[in-house]
Amino acid sequence: MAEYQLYCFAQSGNAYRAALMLNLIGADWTPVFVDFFVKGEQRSPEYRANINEMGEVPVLVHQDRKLTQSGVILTWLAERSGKYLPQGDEERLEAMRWIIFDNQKVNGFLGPYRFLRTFARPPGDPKVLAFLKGRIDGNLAIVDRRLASRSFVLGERPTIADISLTAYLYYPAEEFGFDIAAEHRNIAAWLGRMKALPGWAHPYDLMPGHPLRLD
Ligand SMILES: N[C@@H](CCC(=O)N[C@@H](CS)C(=O)NCC(=O)O)C(=O)O
Repeated sequence: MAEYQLYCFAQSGNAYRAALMLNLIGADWTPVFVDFFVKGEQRSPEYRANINEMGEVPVLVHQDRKLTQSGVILTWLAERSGKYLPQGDEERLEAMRWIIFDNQKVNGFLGPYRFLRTFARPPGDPKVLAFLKGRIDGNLAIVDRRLASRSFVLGERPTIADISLTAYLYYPAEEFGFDIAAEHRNIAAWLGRMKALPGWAHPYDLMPGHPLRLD
């Protein structure tokens, strides 16, 4: 059995953060498929009782330990491996600041927007989509500005703050209906730098469930 098991599915950018980190640190890991779309497995009483009371992916299992919330998983893996670890108090707090901003306002809006627009049946209310799109544009612009003067979120070295922020950003533009990289040039260049890291892989190649079958 692999050292780590990751509960995930291919379309989840939240889970991609953890999958990408495991790959980048060269961990021995295996994905455990969660049928989010057809069975809604993450909402079942069994899943909540035995896997994650919050009813979400990702969940990382290591021996007797079970961790949820991608920010917690990234922090723990960075501390354990010594890789992509923010150095010192200032960087540690700065990484946490960006991970929380990302979870709430960058990928935290982008994930539901893509879901409501592309995967939900019926699709989301256009007014809700318009609200989310406005917030997404503003928050991506904040990240783009941050990356105008540095190679990575904290400076010249990639850390878990970068890995967190990549969550949904490599999925195809058709799934969003707009091209994030084309509209945000500094984000595009940074995504290229992240992609060049040894061990990088696309979410659809790292996690099971793509292409999506809804029958
Ligand atoms: N902040 C969480 C977000 C996790 C999350 O929302 N995961 C989604 C899948 S992308 C989920 O499992 N949602 C459960 C549901 O909607 O029932 C993290 O970063 O781990």
